[in-house]
Amino acid sequence: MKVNQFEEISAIQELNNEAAASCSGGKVTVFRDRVFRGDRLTFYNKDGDLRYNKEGINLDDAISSVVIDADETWAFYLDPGYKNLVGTLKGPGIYPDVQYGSVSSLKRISPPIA
Ligand SMILES: [Ca+2]
Repeated sequence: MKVNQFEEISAIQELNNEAAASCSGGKVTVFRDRVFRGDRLTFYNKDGDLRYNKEGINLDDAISSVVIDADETWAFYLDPGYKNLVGTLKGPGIYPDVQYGSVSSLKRISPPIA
């Protein structure tokens, strides 16, 4: 039952991400390892939860590098649900070695999500 629920949420998330991407094109990509290696996840102009995602990759408490490809600022949080801010990163920019190994959620803060 829970697996089906997660799959359903993931499918909705994927649609939302694609819709957002087609609107403005900004995105952030987070990587498991330093210097943009290992598993990766991309989030478009929408908030993100590192625990669940469309590719079935879990990067909860596991990101080490970040790429932001547009003029956006993203905030990274220790806990799910955007609690306990760890730091913010401004784009466009590449961050090959971030100390974000305990981050569980992220969201764009500038420009603000409508
Ligand atoms: Ca965490």
